[in-house]
Amino acid sequence: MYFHTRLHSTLTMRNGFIAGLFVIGMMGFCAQRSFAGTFTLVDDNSLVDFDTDDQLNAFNWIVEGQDQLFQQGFWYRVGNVAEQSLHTLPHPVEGASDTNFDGNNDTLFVRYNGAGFRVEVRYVLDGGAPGSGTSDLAEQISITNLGRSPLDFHFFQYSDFEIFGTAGNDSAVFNNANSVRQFEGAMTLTETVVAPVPSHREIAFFDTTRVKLNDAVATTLSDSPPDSFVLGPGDMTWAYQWDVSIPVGGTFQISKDKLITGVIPEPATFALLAIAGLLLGLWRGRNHLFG
Ligand SMILES: [Ca+2]
Ligand SMILES: [Ca+2]
Ligand SMILES: [Ca+2]
Ligand SMILES: [Ca+2]
Repeated sequence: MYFHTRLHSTLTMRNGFIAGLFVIGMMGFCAQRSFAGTFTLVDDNSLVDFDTDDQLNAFNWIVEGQDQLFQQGFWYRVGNVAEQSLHTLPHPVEGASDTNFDGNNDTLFVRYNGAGFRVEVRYVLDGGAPGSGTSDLAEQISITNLGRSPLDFHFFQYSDFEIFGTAGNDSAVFNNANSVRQFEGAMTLTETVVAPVPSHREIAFFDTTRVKLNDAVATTLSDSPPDSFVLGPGDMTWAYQWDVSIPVGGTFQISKDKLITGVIPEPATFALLAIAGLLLGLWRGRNHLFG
């Protein structure tokens, strides 16, 4: 499952199929996949796939028919023990919903039950208009202490984007304490932590950071590189860490926003869009004639 290249070839093969799904979705009668732990959000020019039973978590973010994401997942630890992927906690309450009633699920909610605490994550996909090349994914994370003493909690976000649909040729930079940017050419992903500023962070070449998160030792991210230092080009990844003491009954909240800009629509997507437009035009024409 974690073999980078192997999964990539699978994803590439799926792109055509997904572009088709996306067009059908836009026509308003998309049947969305949803089997155990697997969820798909669709909105305008965008589609995001999740597997909440795997540390990959979010593993596709397709904008204008092109996949920009390999993995975005979360890890946690309580105290000074090895961190674990969040998916290892039971999460019986999870589900996708269509909050703008356009026929496509755009919001995913997952609740993880820990020993004396609870983590809730909500993702909201806001795709741009087809051809705009932009897409937005907002995330809200709430960690609640359900125990009887303060909770020494450490939360990690790990992101491995593949800008331009390729693992290589990316560069990444911390703009400031709460903003990171990964880019290839004019195509850019920016994540802004609306609140609060992370305790630690790092940008690294794959798979340095993920090895640390899975190595069975308590990790503190390296706080490198410094602001404005561009690392790359290569297969870039980045991560944030929040260290917090949550009072009894208290909730720690993290709000983040990811924005992708500059995606050039793939020719195959354009062709499918043109066909969809033609069909819609014909259908409208018929309704007009006979209506
Ligand atoms: Ca919707
Ligand atoms: Ca790339
Ligand atoms: Ca570790
Ligand atoms: Ca990458």
